[in-house]
Amino acid sequence: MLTWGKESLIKQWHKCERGIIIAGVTQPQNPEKYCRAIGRISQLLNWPVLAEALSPVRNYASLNPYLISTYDLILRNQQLAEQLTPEIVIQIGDFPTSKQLRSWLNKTQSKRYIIDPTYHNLDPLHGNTIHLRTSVENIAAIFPQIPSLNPAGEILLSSISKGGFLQLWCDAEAKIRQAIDGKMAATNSIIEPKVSWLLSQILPPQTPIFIANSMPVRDVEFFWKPNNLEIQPFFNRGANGIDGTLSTALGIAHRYRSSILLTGDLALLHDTNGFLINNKFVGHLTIILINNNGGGIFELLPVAKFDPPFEDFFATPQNINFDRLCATYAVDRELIDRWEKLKQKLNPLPTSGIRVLELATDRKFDAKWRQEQFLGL
Ligand SMILES: Cc1ncc(C[n+]2csc(CCOP(=O)(O)OP(=O)(O)O)c2C)c(N)n1
Repeated sequence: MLTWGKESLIKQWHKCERGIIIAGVTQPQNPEKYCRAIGRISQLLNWPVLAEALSPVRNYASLNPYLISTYDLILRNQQLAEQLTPEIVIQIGDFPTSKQLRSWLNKTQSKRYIIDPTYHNLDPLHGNTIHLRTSVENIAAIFPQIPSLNPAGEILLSSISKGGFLQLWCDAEAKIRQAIDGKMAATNSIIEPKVSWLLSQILPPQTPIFIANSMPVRDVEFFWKPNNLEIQPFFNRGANGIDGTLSTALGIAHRYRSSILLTGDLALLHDTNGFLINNKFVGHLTIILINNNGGGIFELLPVAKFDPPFEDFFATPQNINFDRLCATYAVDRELIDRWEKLKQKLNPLPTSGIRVLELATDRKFDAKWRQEQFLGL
């Protein structure tokens, strides 16, 4: 039951050209219905949808023509960040991982609405936000009932006004996406960011993927390409722990679909006892292990320049031989040294067993690559 003045609110949104929708972190029961609802609102308002990779929206891209997946990189450009400042923001689900988005939004004076049926506080910025305690599907359903929006009883899509706010967002997205695609496609060496970019294009449809915290979840947010593969992302944001990663992924895959875990080496090592389930496990889990021998995330911090103590106290390399570690648990492990090999191994996926596909990467090189190619825009 909606108790707020929904019609006047929707009219108010409709009158505003400078609005954005943030499709945040969430796992709806019916992803297609959820993405369709967001697509409908976006098209009726002519507002772009900034879609976190931990939202199903990026994996149902055809339902959202104004999808913005590179917002973190776009907003690193000062001039664009100013031009793209919204008057109204609708947030659906938890706020995205992106610190860039968070600090940008914090600086703007935008009016913010959160659409979510729960009583959780989903505003990490603790701003003057109005929480509409209903589902996005409900909101989408009442749009056509607003007479001023829809005199003919149809959903009328107005075209993007040239040079307008929506166009600016869509142009920025197209430009950055093209740059990402070009650079990734031209990179033959094994680098961490390319894993997320490639997975978003090659996984079998509807594959469940558990994305570990640290750089995997960030690379996914930066580089996961919009697709129509209906991939099911799983994650454990909360306090962003790297504990329990393997067990959680095994729990998802057990008696379910052939699944993927994308993880760094420290997160996997934190929970290697999870492998003990091997003889009881039913189903398949492929672990894509990005082995950069330590915490690659810390290479992005200023402290990375100070070694010692950086290596011993921050990066904490463990120098583990994963071939031997996996052999202890009777788990298959294979080194992936070519992108073609990764593609072959992932489609189709096996139907039983646990295996590790290890990509050996260089965290210092990859941090520099991200910074030089994209993050320092
Ligand atoms: C339980 C827990 N312990 C420690 C941390 C702090 N921490 C955050 S990221 C990280 C490094 C993770 O390294 P890895 O899994 O190899 O991923 P990478 O940074 O290389 O992407 C650590 C130790 C945490 N988030 N959770």
